Amino acid sequence: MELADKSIDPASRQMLEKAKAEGISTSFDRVEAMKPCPIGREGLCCKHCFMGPCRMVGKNKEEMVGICGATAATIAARGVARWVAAGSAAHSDHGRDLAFTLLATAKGEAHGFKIKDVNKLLKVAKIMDIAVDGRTTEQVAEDVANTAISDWGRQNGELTYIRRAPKKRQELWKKYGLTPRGIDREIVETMHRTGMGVDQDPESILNSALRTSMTDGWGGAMLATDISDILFGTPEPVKAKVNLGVLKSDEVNILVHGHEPTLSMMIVEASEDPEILAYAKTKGAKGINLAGICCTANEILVRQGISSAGNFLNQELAIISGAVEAMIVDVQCVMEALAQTVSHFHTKLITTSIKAHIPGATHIEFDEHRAIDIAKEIVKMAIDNYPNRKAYTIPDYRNDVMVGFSHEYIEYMQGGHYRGSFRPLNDAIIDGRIMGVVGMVGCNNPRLTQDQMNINLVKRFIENDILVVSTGCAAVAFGKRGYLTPEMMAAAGPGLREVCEAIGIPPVLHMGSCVDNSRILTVLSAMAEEGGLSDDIGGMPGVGICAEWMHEKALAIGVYFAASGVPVIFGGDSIIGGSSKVQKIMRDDWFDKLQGSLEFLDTEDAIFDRTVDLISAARERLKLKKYEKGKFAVEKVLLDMAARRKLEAGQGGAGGFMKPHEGAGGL
Ligand code: NFS
Ligand code: SF4
Repeated sequence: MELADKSIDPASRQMLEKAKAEGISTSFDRVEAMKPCPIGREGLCCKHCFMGPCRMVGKNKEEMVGICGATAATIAARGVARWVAAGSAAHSDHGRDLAFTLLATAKGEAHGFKIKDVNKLLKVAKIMDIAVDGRTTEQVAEDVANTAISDWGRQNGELTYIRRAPKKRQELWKKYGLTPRGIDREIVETMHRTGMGVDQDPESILNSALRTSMTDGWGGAMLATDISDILFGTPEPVKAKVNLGVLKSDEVNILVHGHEPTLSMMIVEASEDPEILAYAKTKGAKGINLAGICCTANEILVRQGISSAGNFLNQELAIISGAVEAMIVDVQCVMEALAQTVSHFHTKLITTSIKAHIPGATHIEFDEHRAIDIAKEIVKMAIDNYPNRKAYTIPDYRNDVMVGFSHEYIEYMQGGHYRGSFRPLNDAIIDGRIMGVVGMVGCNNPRLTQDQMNINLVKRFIENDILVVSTGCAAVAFGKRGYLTPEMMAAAGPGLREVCEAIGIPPVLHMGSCVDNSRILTVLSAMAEEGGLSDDIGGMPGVGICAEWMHEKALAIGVYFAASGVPVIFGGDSIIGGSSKVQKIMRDDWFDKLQGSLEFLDTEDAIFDRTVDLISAARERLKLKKYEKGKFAVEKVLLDMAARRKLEAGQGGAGGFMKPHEGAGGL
């Protein structure tokens, strides 16, 4: 494979050349050597019992059955359901740990943690029906934590946050038996159902996948988002930089990689400690430079404006720069290969989760009760390693970004403290200024050219007045190419540009990590409540896209969006390509009953065309005027940039965008 086919990111290409010259293997090389099994790749291999593995191959593969008689459709459906269970488990277990951290914080047992966003705590308490009057913050926080924790073990009833969905959606879930009970219960049940000799009806198996996926989106992930906001602050727009060029030549470079914000937030704090900074100077470093990879990066990027060194496929490449003193990892998306990569350099790989060990790494276990002390110990270890740095190359590529568009901020930016609402967004869609909204999420996958599909698609979407909201590694890809700056509004279609100009936002909104996809559900629910479009998430002119995915978590996300009423498109080969029946259920039957669906399309053109078709059909069903580029009613004049600046100058805010605490501005 040519270098150009491996990545469109010049920083990645430079590091791949360095790796090649130095004989260091990366996932970009290994993917060429590892031919995927064509049977498994299309969902037709079953190894759920030891009579098999059974593989459906040849011309009549769809009519074949396994030794137990399982049909190709049953096998493909079981595969999907198990991936969804595993993906939901990952996000939900992440949420569970945060709930226990909140509990320890409320009880004063988590040294270094505090409740940073009391407003968010009160908001969550209200949703959970927890009394707040006359009670201390800690008492309320303890109840919020315990209510959250009870969602994992609940045996009957429904998840607490189901009540946040539009009423119509809740009724639909009830009608089809899709309302999730407890998080653990649904995941366990899907594992049971999909074992040898249990559920043998593809439709029923896939219903279980739908129900289980919601323990992620409306369960563990949504709780993870809320509790992270309570503990570390709700994101609001902040400027930062993205890509490998954020590494610094004269400072101790520490990378945090993985997913949980708990330790990384403490590392942010430890690295700013004057004593620790002074210690770094004794080792000849000018300072401590913290940056992130993957979703840990997103967590501290959207809250603290800490730079991101890149997305999933940048993890090995960052180390190959030779300029990283320590990479600190916790859970998920951490390549085992890192232990091999660091062996070529002075970099220390430090594992921190009780759940994730890598042979060859140094293990320093995180314990929320002593979090800040552990964080300081780790930062010191990195500092001690600074004098060991040898030859290094830092790619000179870094881009400005404006990130941190929480649903709270999106509401606020449309009217300020007193008039915050989703009216302007809904109106812009109704008027045809904005054709629709697309959520672009998900990973990198070395089987596809890094960032290419995401970048090509986002370019076309914004040109055609489609507002893009984004999370995860896709969002970082957009950051690397400048799509997360307000200046990029110049590349947007005339309607979207007008909306971006009026508010001073980029045409692509970075909403956070992958668990923060739950924020998109909240935005969609608010849009439904606002009125004028659909009164449900289903039927909205919106599409979810996961173009370069690789993780089973991505699949869980795709399925919960489908369950919530959003048509979803995944890029690359279809994981159910071997069963036309399962494809039909997930694409057509799900759409008929839920107005949400999941399908796989392998080219950029196919994804783009299908997205526009889905949005146009939704607009038509809502009886909205047909979208025509540049043709919308002009009588409703939004503020232009000049008027906006004047307003901001009058308020004393000079940041180019408002913060909720900077007085009551608004459109
Ligand atoms: Ni999401 Fe975030 Fe990235 Fe994919 Fe991995 S980091 S949780 S799974 S690779 S987007
Ligand atoms: Fe084969 Fe059935 Fe066993 Fe799967 S469960 S491996 S199809 S015998």
